[in-house]
Amino acid sequence: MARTVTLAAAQMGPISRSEDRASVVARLLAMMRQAKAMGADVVAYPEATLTAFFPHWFTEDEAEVDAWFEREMPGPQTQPLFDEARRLAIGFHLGYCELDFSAGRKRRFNTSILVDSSGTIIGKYRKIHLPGHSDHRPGTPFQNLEKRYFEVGDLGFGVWRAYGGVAGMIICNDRRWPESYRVLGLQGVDMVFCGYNTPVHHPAAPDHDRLGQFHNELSMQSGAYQNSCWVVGIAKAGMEEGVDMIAGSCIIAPNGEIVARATSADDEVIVARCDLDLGRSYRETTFNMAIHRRPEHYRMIVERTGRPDPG
Ligand code: ING
Repeated sequence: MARTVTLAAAQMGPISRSEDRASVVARLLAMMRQAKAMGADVVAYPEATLTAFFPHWFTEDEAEVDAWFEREMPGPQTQPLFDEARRLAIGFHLGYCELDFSAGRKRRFNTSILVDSSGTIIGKYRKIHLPGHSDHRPGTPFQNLEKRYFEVGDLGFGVWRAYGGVAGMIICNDRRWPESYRVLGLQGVDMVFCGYNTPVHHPAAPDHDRLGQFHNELSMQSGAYQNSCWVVGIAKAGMEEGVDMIAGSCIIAPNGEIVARATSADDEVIVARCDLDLGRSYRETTFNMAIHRRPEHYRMIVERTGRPDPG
């Protein structure tokens, strides 16, 4: 019996600093209903999808920073998403900024969750690769202060039985690092959800700008192919508070092919019917890790690589 699931990526256009959560949730609900109408079993939203991407600007005001975070999930303003998911019997992925007090102190994470079709949270991930810097750099057109506003995720890269297969999550900058997918691939992941907020312009390396969309797709296509899994990339796109962000939300098959791609830089739902067994022929041949990827080989490589130049 083929394992198929219809996945949707709900790309978000810009969210202004002044747009309140009720307005954003209304946009998310409209796309959830559209995804359902398009036959989706799961709808995936971007990274930090409830607010403007505030790491692009500096503030020392603790209350202002905390206002960008969710103290509970679901909370009163996000509960409608869970209720509608249950009513429509559709699962969803949501990226948001998490305020956590479970360790006896306030901690801030860039977080994503998987929710099943009954509206129950089944998995959580906290972003590990935090790009940018923690110090204020006023001389640039915008900043990336994720290292200032978030702690490094403490949950690792996990997988969960969900949506008829095995699902995992990474967030934005994670997609540029092969380890993110490989740790999930070693756990037999079938589908990886990855939301992102990616500026067109990279202040530290402007010569990279022209390749921004290429690097976006290259990173996720490589991750999909090299780990025989589906990858769903979901953008927060467009000109948001003076920062132009790439769009290009896409759904990528385990053979590395992009099977659906957004054509706008605004709210847009794309959908693909995904055969979760498409990766099997790759896992059993080219990427049969059990016979082609031996841990002892890595120990030897690391030992040799670690040695000084033999000269
Ligand atoms: N944003 C960007 C990303 O990794 C970035 C930061 C852009 C890093 C371009 C390197 C090059 O897509 C987030 N939020 O991680």
